[in-house]
Amino acid sequence: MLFSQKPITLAVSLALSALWNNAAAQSDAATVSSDTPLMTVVVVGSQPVDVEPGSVTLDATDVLPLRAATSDTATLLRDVPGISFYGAGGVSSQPVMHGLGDDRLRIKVDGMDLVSACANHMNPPLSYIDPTSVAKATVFAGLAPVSSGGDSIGGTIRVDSPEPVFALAGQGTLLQGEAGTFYRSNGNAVGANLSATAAGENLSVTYSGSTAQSDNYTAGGDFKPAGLAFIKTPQSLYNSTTWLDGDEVGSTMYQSTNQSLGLALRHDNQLVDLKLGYQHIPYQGFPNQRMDMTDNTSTQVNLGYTGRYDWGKLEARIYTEHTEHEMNFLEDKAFWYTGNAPGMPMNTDGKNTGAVVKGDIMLSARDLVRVGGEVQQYRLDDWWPPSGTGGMAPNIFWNINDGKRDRYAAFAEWEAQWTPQWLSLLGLRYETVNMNTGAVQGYNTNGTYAGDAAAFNASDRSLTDHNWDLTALARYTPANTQTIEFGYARKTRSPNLYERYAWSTGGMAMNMINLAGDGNGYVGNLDLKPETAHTLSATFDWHDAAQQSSGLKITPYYTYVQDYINARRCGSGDSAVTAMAVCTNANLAAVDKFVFLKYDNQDAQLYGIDVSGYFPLAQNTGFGSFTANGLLNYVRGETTRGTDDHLYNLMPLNAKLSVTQRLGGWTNVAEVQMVDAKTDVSQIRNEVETPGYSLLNLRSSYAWKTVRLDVGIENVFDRLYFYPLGGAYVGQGITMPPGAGAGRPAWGTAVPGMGRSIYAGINVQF
Ligand SMILES: [Cu+2]
Repeated sequence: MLFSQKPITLAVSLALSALWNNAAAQSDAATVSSDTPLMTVVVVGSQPVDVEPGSVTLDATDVLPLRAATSDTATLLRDVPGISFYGAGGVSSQPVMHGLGDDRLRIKVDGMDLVSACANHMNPPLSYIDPTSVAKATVFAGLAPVSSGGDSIGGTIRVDSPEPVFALAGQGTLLQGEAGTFYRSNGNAVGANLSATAAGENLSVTYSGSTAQSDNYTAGGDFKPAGLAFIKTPQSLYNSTTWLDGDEVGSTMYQSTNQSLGLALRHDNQLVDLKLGYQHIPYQGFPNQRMDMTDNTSTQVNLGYTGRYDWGKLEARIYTEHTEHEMNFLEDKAFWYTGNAPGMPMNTDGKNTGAVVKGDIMLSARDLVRVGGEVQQYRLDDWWPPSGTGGMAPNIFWNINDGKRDRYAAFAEWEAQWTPQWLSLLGLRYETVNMNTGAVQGYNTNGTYAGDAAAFNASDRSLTDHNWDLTALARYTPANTQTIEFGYARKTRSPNLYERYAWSTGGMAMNMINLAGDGNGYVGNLDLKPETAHTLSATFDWHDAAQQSSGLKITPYYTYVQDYINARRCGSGDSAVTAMAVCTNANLAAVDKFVFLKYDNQDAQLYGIDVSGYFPLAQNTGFGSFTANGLLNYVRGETTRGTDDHLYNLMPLNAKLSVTQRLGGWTNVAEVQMVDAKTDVSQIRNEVETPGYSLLNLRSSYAWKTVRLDVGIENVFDRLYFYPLGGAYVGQGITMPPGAGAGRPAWGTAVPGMGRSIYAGINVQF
């Protein structure tokens, strides 16, 4: 059977995850001996085609080799076709799928719909889980089934930590764990992780902890003059004391700690799991934001239930997450401002509580129905305490006061295996989004603050959206060497709290609202409508019958987005007063400058193609087996109906070619990454172009029975290049506007990529 009617099982499992799962009756996996050496790929259950429609799954095999190479969880998805990344802090980059990223993707971490609680989206969902805790990632591109999540238009990414393990009958208490550490030369990054499990047949307790830290990284060459991070004139007293070399990328340091305690209880076919999580990021620099993260604390309580019945499977989850986030300036950015204002504290408090119930009902051998509901209540306060005695005093600036964004959703989905060749999936989802926010105020009543606040406070801010999603797809398998999956999806996303409710047209306040990393300033728009995407996509997949040695996959796609939430320049009509306003005619016309924008609905279209493949070059030679891998991504996007601009942050044409050698316990990879110049840029945002580049990366791993070693060199030739989606470099200097001149970041520099980095990591199981 080409698609199992059984609830989802892991199709391919590394021995490590087999260890985690070895006694888990929750999995339909065949029992795998716990002394299977690391790196052995064990195929269990059905064929590898037994994956959820429209999805790509990464398991421990894919993720383990990257643990030593990155502390940035999103980048674990680097080899998934169609994915690229928005650059941000060292542990906070964001995946983009087919040109749609950030809140346009539904990202579930251990089943929780996490929300970035920050006006710069410094804490996006995947920053809440460390790469060493990731056991599995499932990526649904544009044709995501409605059961995979709502309030998103670009697809769904599910990232999960290991499933609980239990002792086998008669085995007594199971004690196991793993520990690892890594070092990366560029930035002197170090980290460690530890996890330990004690389990009986019905009760399992797991602790995991990890930590990672890094100094600023260096680029492959000078991209600015060496010198003090900034010089303040005339207040030379407040000059920087930090020296940055010409190749040092300011504000890229970070430190992060994640801990969790998991408890799981099982009885027959019922499983209850409780996870308590705690994350602390004491500092994380942002080279493409005017602020840095100076503290981020997250606490999570996540309680889940899975029950298997004769009729199918019932899953339920309730979670609550609390983020306390603080921004200010780290040492590469000026701290003291006019009036001796000591920095600019900005605080955010986000409370996110959700519940999900989902039933997979097997109506017949042919028909599987998934029905469910989701509730999410999100509360956000975003306030900026006064600083000094000048423009940032004497009151608290309330950016979002008692913001509320609640979602209520219900869905039904029908999956049918008509014949061994034909599978269909049809789903409908309805979602209500209720948003509101309280009254606001500026630091004082100067400039635009009083007028903007009064207008905002007098407005009707209680907004309700009724969103309908639909996914219809079919999978045709004419032979065991070919699959074609195609379909249509309609997906809707409501604006986030910042897009609707950021209210101040003051230049400094606007520059603090930036979800894009482009150095510009933004103001919200109470008239924003939800954006609705219509996607047509097909995936053609050719492979050998066992899906082991060779395959080629091609995915063309087209998306039309009605009311795409974009931005337009703000002009004099957008500000309550004109004195000191930055929304001016000059702003409307500005080129080669940072500008001020207002969120706005426009229609847009995106289209492109992903190509990926692998084939054997040589098998079982004296030097082992050699496999070639290739990946090519192409995406274009523009606004339509008269605005005619390129969409912001679209990855230029890019490809990756690699050769993998396997010999005994060794796996060696040589990879060339090629990226075209980014010249199709968003004019409305004065997006900075980036040149094309190619990089060579080398990776090796050796696996013993319980020990695994990873070493590698990234950017072997130490090339200087710029991240096409890394945004504008504002990583040093007097980053808080207004004004231009000495010490302030100049428009026109993109954030450079990392120069050569040599890394090594070791992981031990016990
Ligand atoms: Cu922030």
